[in-house]
Amino acid sequence: MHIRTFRAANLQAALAEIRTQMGPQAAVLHTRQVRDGWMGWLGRTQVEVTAGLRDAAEQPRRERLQRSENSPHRETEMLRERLIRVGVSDSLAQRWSQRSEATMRQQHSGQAVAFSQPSLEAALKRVVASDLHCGPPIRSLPSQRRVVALVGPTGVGKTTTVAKLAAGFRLQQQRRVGLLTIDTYRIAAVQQLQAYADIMDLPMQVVERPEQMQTSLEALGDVDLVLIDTAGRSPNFAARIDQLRVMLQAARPDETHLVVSATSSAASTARVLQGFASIRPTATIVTKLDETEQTAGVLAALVEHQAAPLSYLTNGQQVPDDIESSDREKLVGPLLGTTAVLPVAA
Ligand SMILES: Nc1nc2c(ncn2[C@@H]2O[C@H](COP(=O)(O)OP(=O)(O)OP(=O)(O)O)[C@@H](O)[C@H]2O)c(=O)[nH]1
Ligand SMILES: [Mg+2]
Repeated sequence: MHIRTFRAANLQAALAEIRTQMGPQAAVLHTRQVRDGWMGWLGRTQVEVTAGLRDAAEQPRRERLQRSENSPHRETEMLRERLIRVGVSDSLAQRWSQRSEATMRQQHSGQAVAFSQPSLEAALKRVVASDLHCGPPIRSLPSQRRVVALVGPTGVGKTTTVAKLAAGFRLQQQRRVGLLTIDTYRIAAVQQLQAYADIMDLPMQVVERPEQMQTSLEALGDVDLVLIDTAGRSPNFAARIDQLRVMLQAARPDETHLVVSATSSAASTARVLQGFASIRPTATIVTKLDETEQTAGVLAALVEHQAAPLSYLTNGQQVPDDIESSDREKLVGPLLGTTAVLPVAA
C-alpha cells in the first residue's frame, strides 16, 4: 500500500489534490483538522487527509479484469451476450464465444493479442463457418433421371428457387428438365410455376393425389431432371406435413431440399427443422440472404438441429441469376450485422 498525507484549506481541495497526484483509485484513510504557525498559534485551520493506494499486485484479479478496457474475458462476454441477443441459445453462444477467443489466441501464439469486438467477430466467423456442413449441389447427369423435391414453410422462395434451378440446369448445363407441382392448395400457385415452364419451354405436370404421381412423372417424358415444387406448410401442423410426406413417398425423390429463409428467427428455423424432420430432407437451401443483416440466429439453429448439408443459397428475386452453390463465407458474412456493442455490467 502506498500512503501519502495532504494538507489543504478544505476537504474538497484536499480530495482534488489527492485525485490529481494519486489517481481516482486512491482511498481516504484518515482526516483531521490542523493549524499551521508556531505551535498552532496565529496559524490558519487546515484539513489533513491521509490517502492510500493499493499496488496493482494487491488488487483482486476480477477487479483488474473489469478495469482493463481490452480484457479478453470482458470482450468474450460481450460477444456471448450479442449472440444471445440475436437468438442463439445460451449454450451455443457460450461455446462459440469461447472458441472465438481460443481461435484468436492460437492465431497470435506468442504475441500480445488485441481483443476487441471486431477482431473477436472475425474469429467467430471462422468458428461458425467450420460448424456449417456444406454439401454438393444437385447431382444431375445426362440421361440419368434424377427427381428432386423442394419443401418448406410458406413464402420462403420454393417456387422461385425451382425456377432458378430449372433455368440453370437447362441453360448452363444443357439438361432436359421437367417441372412437377403438387401445390394445388394455394390459388395461382400452378399458374406461377406454369409461367416459368412456358418461358423456358419445359414440360410440366400438376399432381393432386399420390396415385397420379407415377403417371405424371412418366408423362414428363425423357427428362434428366425432375424438379418438384410443393405447397408451403407450417411446421406446426403435423397433419399437413404428413400429407406432404405421403405425396412425396409416391414420387420417391432422389433428393429432398428443405428451404429455409435467412430472414427467419433462430426459434422459427428450429421449429421448421423439427417440423419437417419426418420428410427426411437430404439437403438445406438458405434463401433471401440479401434481405438479412445478420445470419447468426438461423445458422445457430441449423448447427444445433443438425440440418442436412447446405446445398444452395439464394440472394435475390431475379430468375435465374440470384442463386449459387452454398458458400460458408457468404453465409457468415453478415453474421452479427449491427447488433449493438453494449458493455456488460461491471
Ligand atoms: N429478396 C429475395 N426474395 C426472394 C428470394 N427468393 C424468393 N424471393 C421472393 O419471395 C417471395 C415468395 O417466393 P415464392 O417462390 O413464391 O415462395 P414459396 O416458398 O414458393 O411460397 P408458397 O408457395 O406460398 O409457400 C417472392 O416475392 C419471391 O420473389 C431471395 O432469394 N431474395
Ligand atoms: Mg410456391
